[in-house]
Amino acid sequence: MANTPDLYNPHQIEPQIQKYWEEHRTFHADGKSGKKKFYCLSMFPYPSGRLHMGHVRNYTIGDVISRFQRMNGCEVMQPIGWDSFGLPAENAALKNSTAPAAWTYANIEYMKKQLKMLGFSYDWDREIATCRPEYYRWEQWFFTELYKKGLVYRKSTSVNWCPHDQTVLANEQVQEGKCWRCDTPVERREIPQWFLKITSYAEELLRDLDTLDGWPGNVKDMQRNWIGRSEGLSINFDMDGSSEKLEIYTTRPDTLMGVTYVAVAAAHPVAVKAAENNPELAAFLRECGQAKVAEAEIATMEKKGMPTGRYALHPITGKKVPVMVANFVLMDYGTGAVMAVPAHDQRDWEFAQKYSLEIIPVIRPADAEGADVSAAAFTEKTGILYNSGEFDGMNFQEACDAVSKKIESLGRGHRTVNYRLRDWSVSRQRYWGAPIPMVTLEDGSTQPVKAGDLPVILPEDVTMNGVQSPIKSDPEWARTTWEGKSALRETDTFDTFMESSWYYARYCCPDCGNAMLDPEKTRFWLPVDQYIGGIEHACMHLLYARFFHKLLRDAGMVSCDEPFKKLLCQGMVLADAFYRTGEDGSRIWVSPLEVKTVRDEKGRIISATDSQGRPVIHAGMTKMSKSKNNGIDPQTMVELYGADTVRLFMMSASPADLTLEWKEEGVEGAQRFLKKLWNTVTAMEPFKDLKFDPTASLTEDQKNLRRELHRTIAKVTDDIGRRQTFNTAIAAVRELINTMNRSSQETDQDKALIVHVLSQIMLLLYPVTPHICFALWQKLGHDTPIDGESWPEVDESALETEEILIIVQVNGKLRARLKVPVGASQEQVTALAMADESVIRHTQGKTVRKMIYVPGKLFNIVAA
Ligand code: ANZ
Repeated sequence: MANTPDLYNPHQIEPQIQKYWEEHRTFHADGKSGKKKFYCLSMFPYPSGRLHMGHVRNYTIGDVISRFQRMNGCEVMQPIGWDSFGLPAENAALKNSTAPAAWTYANIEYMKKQLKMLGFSYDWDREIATCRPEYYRWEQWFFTELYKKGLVYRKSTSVNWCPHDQTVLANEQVQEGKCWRCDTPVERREIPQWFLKITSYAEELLRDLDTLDGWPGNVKDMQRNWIGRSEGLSINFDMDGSSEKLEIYTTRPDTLMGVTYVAVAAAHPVAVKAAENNPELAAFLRECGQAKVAEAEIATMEKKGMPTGRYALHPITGKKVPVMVANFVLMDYGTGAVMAVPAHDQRDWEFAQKYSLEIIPVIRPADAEGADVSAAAFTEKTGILYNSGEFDGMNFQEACDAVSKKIESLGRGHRTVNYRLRDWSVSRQRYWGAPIPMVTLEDGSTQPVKAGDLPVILPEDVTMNGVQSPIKSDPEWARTTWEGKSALRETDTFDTFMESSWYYARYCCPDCGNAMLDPEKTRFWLPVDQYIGGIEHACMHLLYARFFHKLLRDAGMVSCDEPFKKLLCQGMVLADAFYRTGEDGSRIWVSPLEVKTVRDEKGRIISATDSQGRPVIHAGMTKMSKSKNNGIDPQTMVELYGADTVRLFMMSASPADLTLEWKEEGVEGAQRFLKKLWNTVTAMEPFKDLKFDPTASLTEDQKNLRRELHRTIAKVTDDIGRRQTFNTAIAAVRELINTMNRSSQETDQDKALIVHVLSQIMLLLYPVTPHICFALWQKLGHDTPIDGESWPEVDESALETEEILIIVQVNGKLRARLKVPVGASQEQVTALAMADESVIRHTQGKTVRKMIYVPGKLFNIVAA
């Protein structure tokens, strides 16, 4: 019987090695090693049921960084957990008639298995699920503390309401006027909400962005825009015929002399009062109030307005200007009123055109007599003031300063700072979330639940009817007492961004039973050294977490100012999408796994058919999604190719921050590479005990291979450690393998060197493909597991290119001694020789007749 050949079989080795890691708790971190700490965190998943490729990409990057840092001498903590509250559980519960809790816990169990089969080096002892009372009780407690500090308040506001999900949405959750989850058009509603005062931290959140050197610039810019700091001037306009004042906010004090009307928001008291005996205006205000518009749309929507019938007086000229109601003025920004300068603001201009209001230009281009505002406003800030009395001739900055000073000296206003950022509404009317720990007493007052009565537990054994939260439909649930008085619990739950705002800190002390956080442990582990996640979290999650971190710091629970030192935002995963046209003309999306393609020599798809041979149309590479049926299931891929192949493909196909195109050919290529590597090592196994001696005299081939090895170590170290270009690191290892394959394998020293290089390759690839490296490391004769190995070091002496001495003669006389690199070409040597000073001197005024080169020895010049 023939011997079974020793072939690469990931399905056999991967589970064994994973079991080994689990049994040995290889990746457990307790902070006691005395080594430098490294906290590597990937954004935790929502337990939707199955991992998707986006997760796998995210977590592979995190795992590569973690394993690399571990080999570089750090004690690495890489935790994982579950962002397990949220809407999808409720929707799924309705569809499958299970309770959200049961559905969630089952998903967690399943996805945990999936994570394990990918071989991620998590410290499973730190696992957190945010829907567990042990977790959310501290969030509830912290909220009551913030309430005591005055950082929480309740306010009835007009909110974005999704009629389908029956919930309030944050501004960020409204996309083009529609719900971010279900695409239902969003409405406005008045409803009492709990708010966290994030605006109190606006200045610090903005300022500290400058300290985040390890964050991508675009994410910082997005946060800056989101916070939206603007410096401007508040001005009190007197109302004509009354002692009332109307305060406006402007960022363009320089345009003050061009004000021709004042505009207020529909909800502004001046508008409301004016509507009392003006039914037409009242109807308009109602229309504005009900208009289903989200803030983002306000800039582009049609400008509408009405006069209030009242006038304001210009603060400098005293001239009467009409007070208008305008739908583009927001009540909750600035003062809810603006001074309108139609000549220099496009919105004001459109509005003035529509309602025939006066347009007075006061700023002209520097090189013109006046501004042409007949077709549009002149909005440049580079002009010169005119028609502006004492301010004539000033530029933008001079005019802003002079006008602000004048208004302040007249006692009619002051310079102010405004933020676009609003306080964070944390109330949600849904069930599957942490109950907000507040009660309402019979006198209508609200109080925080006492610490001793926490957690307020969310019942898990419920039936969903799809309309109302079970804790809202059960009147018994809310009934409670507070200091002996009967009270009703708040039935709203927290926005799930609350849970994801502090989970990274809880990982430092997941079992802490008597406090939210253990300050000693957070001091040791925080900040997170490397955070990895999607760019879609650039504003909400990352801003809320930064805010929470500062709250935790001010409560003495963490000691640094920022939670995430370095941030990497991975790109999306794309795949080919195909459809065929149904009988009714609709597109039926066909999974790429069921499509057969014919490609041209460049790999472009020429034609494609589905499993029944029907032609399908290739719609290009798009983001993997349910709607286009082009998601590739990671588990299926791991079952087909093994985890290492999937990991290797993911990390080598494109830079981590750019999109990744899922291509089966690429995956197959990665698999072939690993098979070959396996075979190469297997072939060298008989020589595993040969020891390579770098101090012995080496052949050119050996020197060359050794140089390539150390160059590669240097490159891979820099690519993974500093540049985070994992794909180029892998490419460099591939090149090294090519050099190795070309190198001589005759003598024992040759073979010993190859065995040595292969061992080093195992170390270089271990972060990306840990299982195969674990197994091959053993084959190469090492008796301790690769997990404990250090990252290879560059031997500078191997990098040095050796030099040889060349004697240069001019007409037979020695004129120079040149040091040239081994293997230098004749051209190189000629160039060096002819540039030598002594050679130049001795050939001056002569013509070079002949040059003879004896390689590696002599360079002879004949000149006459
Ligand atoms: C006069 C003016 C003249 C303005 C001009 C602009 C250009 P940022 O930079 O975003 O802070 N504004 C103020 N409060 C508003 C509100 N509640 N709703 C809608 N618009 C409001 O924008 C500040 C500018 O937006 C302010 O400066 C004001 O219009 C307007 F040539 O005042 B400006």
